[in-house]
Amino acid sequence: MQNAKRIGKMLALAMLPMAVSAAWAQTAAPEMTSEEKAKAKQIYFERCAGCHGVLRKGATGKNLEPHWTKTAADGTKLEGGTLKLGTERLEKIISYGTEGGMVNYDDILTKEEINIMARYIQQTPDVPPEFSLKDMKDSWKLIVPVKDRPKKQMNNVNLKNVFAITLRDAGKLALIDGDTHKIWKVLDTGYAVHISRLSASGRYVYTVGRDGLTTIIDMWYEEPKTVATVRLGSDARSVDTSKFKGYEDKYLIGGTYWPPQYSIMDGETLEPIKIVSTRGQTVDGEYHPEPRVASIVASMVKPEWVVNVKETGQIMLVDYTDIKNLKTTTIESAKFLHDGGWDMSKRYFMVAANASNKVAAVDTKTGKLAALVDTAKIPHPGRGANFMHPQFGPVWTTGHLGADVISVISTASDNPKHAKFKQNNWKVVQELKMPGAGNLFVKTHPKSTHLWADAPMNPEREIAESVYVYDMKDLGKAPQRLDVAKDSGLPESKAIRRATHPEFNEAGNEVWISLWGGKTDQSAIVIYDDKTLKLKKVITDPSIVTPTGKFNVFNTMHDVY
Ligand code: DHE
Repeated sequence: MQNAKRIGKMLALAMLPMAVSAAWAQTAAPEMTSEEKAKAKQIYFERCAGCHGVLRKGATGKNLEPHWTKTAADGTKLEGGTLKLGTERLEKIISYGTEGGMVNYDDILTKEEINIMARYIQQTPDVPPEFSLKDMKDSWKLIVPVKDRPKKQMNNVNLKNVFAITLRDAGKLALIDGDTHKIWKVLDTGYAVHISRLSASGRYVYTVGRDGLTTIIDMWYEEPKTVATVRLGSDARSVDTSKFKGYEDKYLIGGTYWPPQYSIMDGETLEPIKIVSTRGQTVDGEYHPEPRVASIVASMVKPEWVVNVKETGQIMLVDYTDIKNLKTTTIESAKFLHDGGWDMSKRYFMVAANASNKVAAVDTKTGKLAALVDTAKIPHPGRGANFMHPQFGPVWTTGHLGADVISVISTASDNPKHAKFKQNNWKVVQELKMPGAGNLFVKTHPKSTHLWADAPMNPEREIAESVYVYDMKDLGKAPQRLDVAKDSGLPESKAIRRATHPEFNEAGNEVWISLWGGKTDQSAIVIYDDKTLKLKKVITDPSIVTPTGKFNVFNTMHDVY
């Protein structure tokens, strides 16, 4: 009898998803005009696809396929009793965000746009076209062949202290002279450049836009100039050169979200050479049609790139010594891989598996996973920050989008002097308290005694517009809050101006913060003296539109953070 009851219950549970799916399948998605669909498609690409995926299968953000988003005709509840979403509920979520980390869009999108988006995500997702090597070759523009470029530096700028700054919504990149604090040049790039990386020579800046447009900018001209462009696909985030001795800048690799693949190009001309798909099995043994390429870095210990595949949780070490007969080592870690940086020794790459609340440490010398470190909710390191902890020796730190702490992780070292710290390696040895969740980036510098952290995704204005500075000599002390919006001297604005992405100058005595306002607000770069924590300079100009990531040439070339 007991058994019969149990089997009955199991059958009822097994039947439930069928009943649910039958009900949602019968329900038509809300109607949309073709203009509304086109608008929603663009907004989805610009604002939503990064977290929820092009196919809406979910990653950092929730699954947004119609079986979740559409209201069932009969009001059926999903497993667990949650009501299906439907337009009204979706409008609320989009407007005000969720405790799960979804930000509010009521100050970014209009009411009408929010309504369009709520209806759009109840439609069956469109599958964008693939992008082949031929498509890539057709998109390639060699603006200046290598032989026609300058033979020596034609300007007097200290290139090592130039900052490449993303002007997100303007689809531009600002190059600012770090010595004089003057805007040197603003160049057109792809839409919302995600990162800039430097050539091993320090001469070229590579950028990759969200729209997949990759550019190579030559800083040896009197004024920086784009010398080649190529499209990697329709949605991209990462790029890096080959940096191992003998291969410096020979190749460039770019990773795409759509199609899910990585591309290898010539490092000086961007001529496309090869595309490799990342579709395949997740670490849980399921096939995934959209395993997007998240962070990519070039190893210094081997002629390899570390390619982190988000949805599968697989880390690929791609050996570039023979592109025709490409060898890759695939390392299982955890989902969903996102951003990361090197440890102090530059042997271990630390990458956030943000949905698993873990950081994976990859040993690039042995080609194996060194550890999966449990952390607080949704680690988001940027590249993280390395320093010598007074008690625990070499550590690497990450902030969290979903928790109000910074995790300090002990990292392994070959230095015999650090043997005493070994027992704590790959453990969180300390959590530094933040005033709230919503951190994106942490940063320090070998010459600094400060650890800087932002919190741009915190819903409280006071927190999102500030940065927090810890004294690394006394980490038990609360951090000092610097009100970046106030210090900028700009008039108050309706929308929150998020203070984000601390970046040091080459000397390690200044910290640059982006004050990221709305597209029509005046934004600024606010510079602090790292020793005194006093305001040093505000760079503001009509061309400084939505500044976000900043990459100091020297620190990016040498992975100083
Ligand atoms: Fe980023 C790094 C993806 C939203 C600013 N971001 C990265 C990397 C990835 C990534 C994969 C690592 C690249 C590498 O090292 O090769 N980012 C994503 C997303 O998928 C997400 C969540 C949503 C999206 O649609 O893109 C996202 N990122 C943002 C932003 O909204 C930020 C704050 C502002 C902006 O410019 O878009 C932003 N991401 C950055 C920055 C870095 C970055 C500044 C580089 C950090 C560093 O110091 O290296």
